[in-house]
Amino acid sequence: MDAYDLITRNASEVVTEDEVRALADDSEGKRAYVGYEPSGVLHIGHMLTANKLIDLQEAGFEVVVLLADVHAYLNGKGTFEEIRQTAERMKAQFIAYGLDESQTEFVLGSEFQLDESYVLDLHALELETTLSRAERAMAEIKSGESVTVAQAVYPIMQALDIVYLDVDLAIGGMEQRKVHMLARDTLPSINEDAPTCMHTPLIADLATGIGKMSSSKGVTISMEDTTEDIEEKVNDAFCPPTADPDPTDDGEARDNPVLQIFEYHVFPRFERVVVERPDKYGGNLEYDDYESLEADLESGELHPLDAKGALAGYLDELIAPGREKIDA
Ligand code: IYR
Repeated sequence: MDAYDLITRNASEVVTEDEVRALADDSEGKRAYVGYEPSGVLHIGHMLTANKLIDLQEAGFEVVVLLADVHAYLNGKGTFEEIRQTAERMKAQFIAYGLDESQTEFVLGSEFQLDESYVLDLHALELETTLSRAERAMAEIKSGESVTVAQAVYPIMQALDIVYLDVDLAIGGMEQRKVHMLARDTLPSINEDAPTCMHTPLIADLATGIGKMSSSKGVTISMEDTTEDIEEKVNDAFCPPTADPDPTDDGEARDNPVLQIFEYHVFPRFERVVVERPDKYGGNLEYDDYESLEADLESGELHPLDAKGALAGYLDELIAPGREKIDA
């Protein structure tokens, strides 16, 4: 796989392709980052962007993980003290998950976001940003119903982080895209370049395939799950024999979350996927890439129950090292 393909594999959106190609052509010393609100326990959503950071490390990037304590506070996630403590735990879980500690810079937001120059630049950007634009940027990030003043400041700070962390590439899930577009539009007003961004897909709700999987509602998978929890959740997951299920009777779009997790979590981390089956059902199936697994599910060669059994095993393997950190 060439550098551009590795950097962009499984991305939903690259802004812009030309800018990422330029980074891929000369990745030496380039820096990429993801910011996370410390929320206690790593879940499958965090793991998806972490997979991208692992790809980027492989492509030669320096990787920065921002533990966004001030952002979590502004988004109403608890007291500063509580948030700080969960940040420490999350860092340990990221390392257990596979981010190379010697190649990853972990930064707490409060280490630089309270500096005078940052605050003055923040106010300069506030002058350039309408309240409605900030509100729109937060649509998929805010906790609670209405948008508070704190939550309107949040995306402007996220834009400024790109400057202060001196990164060449900002990564986030698709729910972060409006914040990044705000950054691209407003940073030039303080004489900074519009940042290059890349967004990872959102996985559908595990039980229904409708909407996006979320840690606050529905079923998610986290490092707190036991082997049995994972088996149960995956076994109950929505998995029709197609990657493109029909919409619901009410017209809501559906995805196949089991296939999505194979595509975005399992294949990027395992070279070969083995689906174990007794000989009387045809024996084991082996896959070197996601597409052949999808094709077998669609043709009926691979039964959804066997696919789920294999998925639970691989997810457990990915989660086990982090789970041990929690238990420790
Ligand atoms: N908005 C993110 C957290 C976050 C991300 C970045 I990139 C920042 O610079 C700051 C905060 C979230 O929703 O978790």
